[in-house]
Amino acid sequence: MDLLGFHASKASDQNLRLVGGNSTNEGRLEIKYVNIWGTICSDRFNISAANVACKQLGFAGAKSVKHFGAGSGQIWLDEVRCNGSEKNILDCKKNSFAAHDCTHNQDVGVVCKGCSQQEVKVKETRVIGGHEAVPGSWPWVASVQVKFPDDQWFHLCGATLIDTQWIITAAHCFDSSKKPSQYRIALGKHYVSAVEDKEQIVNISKIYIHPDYDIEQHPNDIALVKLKTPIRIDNANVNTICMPDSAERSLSNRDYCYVAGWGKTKDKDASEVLIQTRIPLMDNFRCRFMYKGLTNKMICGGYLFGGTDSCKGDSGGPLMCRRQGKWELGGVISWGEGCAQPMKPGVYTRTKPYLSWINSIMGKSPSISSKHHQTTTVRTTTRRSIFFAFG
Ligand SMILES: [Ca+2]
Repeated sequence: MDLLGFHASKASDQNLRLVGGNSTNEGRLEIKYVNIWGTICSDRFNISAANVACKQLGFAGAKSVKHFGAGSGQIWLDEVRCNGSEKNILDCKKNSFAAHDCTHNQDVGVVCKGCSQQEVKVKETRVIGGHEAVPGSWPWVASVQVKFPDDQWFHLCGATLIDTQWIITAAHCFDSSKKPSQYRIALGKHYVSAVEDKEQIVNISKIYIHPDYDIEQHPNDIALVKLKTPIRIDNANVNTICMPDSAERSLSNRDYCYVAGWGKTKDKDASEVLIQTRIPLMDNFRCRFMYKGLTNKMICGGYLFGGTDSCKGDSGGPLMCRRQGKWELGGVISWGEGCAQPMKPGVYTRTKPYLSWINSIMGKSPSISSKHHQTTTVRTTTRRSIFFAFG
């Protein structure tokens, strides 16, 4: 009996995965059959087959076929031939499962184009002031935590996972110290200070502050953080967000965005649960009436009459915009005067103008150091992080 044909129509995206790559869009191709993960032999596997696999995984297509090391266990497929239009790798021609003449040194891998994303279960709302997020609904939202002298860790800033070993946050989160050992990153969190089953906590190997960030002013309030060990993408509570496409139109008041964080709420200094808020964006020419220092690399969000906003402790967290069926990191929560005050919207660092800086650092270029020295000045502006001093 040909089990294959039966399973072919039932296979879902969950039956295919990428393993062993340096980022979420590449790796050895593995397929699950009878509940066991196995590999695919490179014999006759070409770019058309890679396209089918990448599309099945939610990417725009494939860049290349590549080897990502030998897997182990079953070699499930051999002689895979696709014409490129198949919806599922199992719709391509191939040998029966486990019928192969390969070794694991021939395990095939792919490099996919663009960004893939699980479907997130966002409870959409227009409630002013924000409300509790559905646990796991923003799987890329991270907490930057700081170590106090008594070795206790506290939430300092929000951040966003953009690749297995990289997060983006605000530069000003590190104004007090740029020492990686003072910080750690928590992912998969809902209750920020509790120990949770699905959380992953990792140390930082390096902090990259944007070279044109100015501690006295607000421009270029963006930082990249490299994690010591890669985060495990579980496709449920932990996942990466997509970055904007450089060809895309810039964010404007037409876009549909949310912020999420553990920052200050109306009643409390910080929130124990992850709070989300829908944020209307404002065009820059309008916001410039309220903030003279606004640059084109920033965008404002919030209602003119106030009432909903990001606030202290949300800093560094994502401005998440739904575009082309995916959630993109449109901005980084940066600053504002007060929170949710009329005529004082929140200001976000746009991410699109920084794509080449981000890519150059993530592309393992030599380390770029900040031109600013460590300082502990007293802040007169209301940056959106919890201020602290090291003892
Ligand atoms: Ca073969």
